[in-house]
Amino acid sequence: MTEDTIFALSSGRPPAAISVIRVTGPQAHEAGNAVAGELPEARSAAVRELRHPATRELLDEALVLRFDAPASSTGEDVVELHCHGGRAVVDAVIAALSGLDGLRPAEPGEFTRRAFENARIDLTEAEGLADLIEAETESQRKAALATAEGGLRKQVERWQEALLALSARAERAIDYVDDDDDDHHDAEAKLALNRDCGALASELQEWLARPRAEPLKDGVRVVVAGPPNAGKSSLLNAIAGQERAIVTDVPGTTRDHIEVPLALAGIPVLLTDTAGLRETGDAVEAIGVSRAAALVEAADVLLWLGEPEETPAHPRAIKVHAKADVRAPAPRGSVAVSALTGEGLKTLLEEVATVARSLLPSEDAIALNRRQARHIGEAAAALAASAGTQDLVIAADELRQARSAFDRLTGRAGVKDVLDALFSRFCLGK
Ligand SMILES: Nc1nc2c(ncn2[C@@H]2O[C@H](COP(=O)(O)OP(=O)(O)OP(=O)(O)O)[C@@H](O)[C@H]2O)c(=O)[nH]1
Ligand SMILES: [Mg+2]
Repeated sequence: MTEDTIFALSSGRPPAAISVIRVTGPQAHEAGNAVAGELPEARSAAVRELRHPATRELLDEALVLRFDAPASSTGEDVVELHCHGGRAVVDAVIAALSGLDGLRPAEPGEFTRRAFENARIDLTEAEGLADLIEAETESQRKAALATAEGGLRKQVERWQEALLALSARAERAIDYVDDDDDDHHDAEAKLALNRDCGALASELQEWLARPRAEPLKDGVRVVVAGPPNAGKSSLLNAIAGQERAIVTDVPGTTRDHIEVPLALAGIPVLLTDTAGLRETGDAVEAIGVSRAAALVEAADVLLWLGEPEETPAHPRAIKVHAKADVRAPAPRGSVAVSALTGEGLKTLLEEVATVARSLLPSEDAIALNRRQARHIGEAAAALAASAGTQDLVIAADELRQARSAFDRLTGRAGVKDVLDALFSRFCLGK
């Protein structure tokens, strides 16, 4: 398979002080030669005049870097042209590269995709990179960096090694059964194998129980729910500090849910107001009510404004006694809050922040995203199955399943759609 040589502007949109144009692929050095003349040594930089390959017209003076395969970010030959960041400069250099045979503009994420395809990075690192580029807060940056730097890849490599050893033992035990009838040794080997599979399964389970990446990335989903007219929208407005949701004394005012991203004590939160939960003949309201029910289910933290004894089953429900300024004292276990006077708001927000914080990964910890957790879960289930069987052939087969789950995790198998979705998240030139 011959790869095209591709190029793109890898820095931000001109005009800028400097623009970086990257070229990667088998003809990258040749292309660099054609516009910049003799290239510097690998992994060093030199100032060169950039000229149009055909007309020899001077385009710019640039800092030129050269990398040789496989020691480059893509694993291929790479040339970087750091030119002046004017729009016309960039256009002229790009046009000069476009005119060269065998070169074409890169697609978004194509540089990173090549790094993945040339095994410079695995899928978890590519995901970390995408998160790193999208990171907007300090804690998002730290978490993304830990994964992008291979924190999860290294952990997975250790698991894969352990798994391979278990597989080898299972296969050996199968052979052993075939040509020996020492029942005692046979039973002992089986027991030891069961035990070690179980231990690895528990280790994976422990990772699955840790805080995940999504609350950090998308915000902890805090959902305000309860019956109509309970004061949900008023509470959302009071917390947000602005009139985001319509408030009236008509029950059934809120139909579509309203989301307000906030930072509570530095914790990213997505605060969501929902339609009041009730049976309704109104078709539009009914859709809102069924959405509200789904949002309650998906909530990381639930603020329940209904009767305490009607609180939906939820692992992190906070009971709120709303309109405390006009209603009898709050029942035990409920937080009394008035959106009107602001009473109790601070206490409520502190409680929300405490619960939300427990859902966030600790600093620098590797946090699994949904996809990664799914495959680790598959591996854990297969390991648990092989820990629980007396049949060595089944155990060996489960271990194979666990191995292929890890291959999906690292992107070595069966993930074309995942790759397409991931690399399309990257911007052009990355
Ligand atoms: N006194 C007092 N009135 C409040 C308070 N919060 C809300 N209200 C009033 O209660 C009524 C309903 O408030 P909303 O915030 O619209 O209630 P909701 O739960 O969003 O209602 P739906 O969207 O219809 O489900 C309005 O008339 C509000 O002014 C409060 O803390 N104190
Ligand atoms: Mg409302």
